Amino acid sequence: MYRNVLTVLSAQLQQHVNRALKRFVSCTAAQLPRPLAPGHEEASVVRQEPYVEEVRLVRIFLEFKLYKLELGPDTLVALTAQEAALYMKQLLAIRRLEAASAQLYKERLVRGFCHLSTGQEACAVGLCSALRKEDNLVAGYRIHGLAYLMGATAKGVLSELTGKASGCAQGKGGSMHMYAPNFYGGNGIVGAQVSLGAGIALANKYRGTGGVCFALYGDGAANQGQIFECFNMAKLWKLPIVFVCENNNYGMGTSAWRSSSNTDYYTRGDFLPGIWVDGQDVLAVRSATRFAVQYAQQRGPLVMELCTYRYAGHSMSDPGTSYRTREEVNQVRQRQDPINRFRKVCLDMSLLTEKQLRIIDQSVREEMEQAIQTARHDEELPLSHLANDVYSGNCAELKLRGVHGHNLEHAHSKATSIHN
Ligand SMILES: Cc1ncc(C[n+]2csc(CCOP(=O)(O)OP(=O)(O)O)c2C)c(N)n1
Ligand SMILES: [Mg+2]
Repeated sequence: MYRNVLTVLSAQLQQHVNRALKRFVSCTAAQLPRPLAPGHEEASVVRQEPYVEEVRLVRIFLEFKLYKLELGPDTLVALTAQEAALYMKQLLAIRRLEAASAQLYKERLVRGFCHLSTGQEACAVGLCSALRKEDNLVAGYRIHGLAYLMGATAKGVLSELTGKASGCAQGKGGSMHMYAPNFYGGNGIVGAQVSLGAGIALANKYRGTGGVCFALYGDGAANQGQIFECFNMAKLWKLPIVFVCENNNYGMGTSAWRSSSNTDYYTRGDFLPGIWVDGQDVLAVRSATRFAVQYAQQRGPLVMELCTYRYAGHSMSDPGTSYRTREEVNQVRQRQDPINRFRKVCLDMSLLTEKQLRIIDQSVREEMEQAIQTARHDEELPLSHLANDVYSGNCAELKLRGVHGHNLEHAHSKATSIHN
């Protein structure tokens, strides 16, 4: 199936670029649909180089596919130079963050699991760029980039991997258990995070926050029973939730078409409406997410499939070549790489110059280099802090339960690490 997608994508890419260039339009800032997400207000890295002031309208290259929906997301979207610089920085940061994670793992400084999202960067950036401050996110185990976008720093992510005190969970969580404001972390049990997401959406509704919860899962998780239970309850209770299937075409050691009877994951909600999105296109993901926020808030649950690809194996012990060919991976890298595609849009639309792109890249390199040094050399949390922070808030009970042979009280470490 992916091969079909690949053929369609590459055949249409050139046409799209030509079409986009013809449609190259300038408009005023007033036409911008919304401000940038909190914390993402500016990409200071390119301030040395003034931006062009106009806003460009960009046509989404691959059409959205709709299921039980009459209207879908916008296919003509506005993009400013500031946004372009920010997304470029974020895409590159995730790519380099994952390269650094792999490097630290090879040096045996990362113990336990490590799942890289290289190739899937546009999903994370497009999604997080459209979240509002009241929205939340919960995901599976491939979360380094998501944690970074939701507020953890590169240092916080890499130090978490190496188990250091400056990690975003003080080194106690590791690759799958990173958290940030409104980010409820990862989960090692495939599909389990979807149930948590339904609970978060229920809390949003109960408290009247107006927030929408995005619950991410993979194609390999999509047949898990509890996901269908959540679809059902979410529909009955009209929960503000978006079920996001990140379909990277492979699970653990097998392909989507070998493990799923129906690989159109956006239709798998049966009674829930769905949207298929080109997950290699950051602007398509942003547009679909904006639509989904509005839809879920007003009308309830929705399924969103992001069609993407991961370059690395499932985890560090999987070379990723026993269930697909190297040629296939290389082809996607060459033709569908999300960073190259967005870079081309920025250049073709004259939103960023080559020089600005180089400055962004350099600043990301420096940010990662510093983070790598901290992750290598920082201290581990002292043993006395190991049992701290079992609950984030006050706990009605004084003592920790289930710690046999120890008499431990609930205690908090100084809460410094989340923004590390
Ligand atoms: C309930 C459960 N069953 C099996 C596993 C083992 N397992 C780990 S990852 C995985 C495949 C997940 O594939 P997918 O959801 O597509 O995510 P991807 O690795 O592609 O990001 C499986 C079966 C698990 N972690 N939890
Ligand atoms: Mg998968």
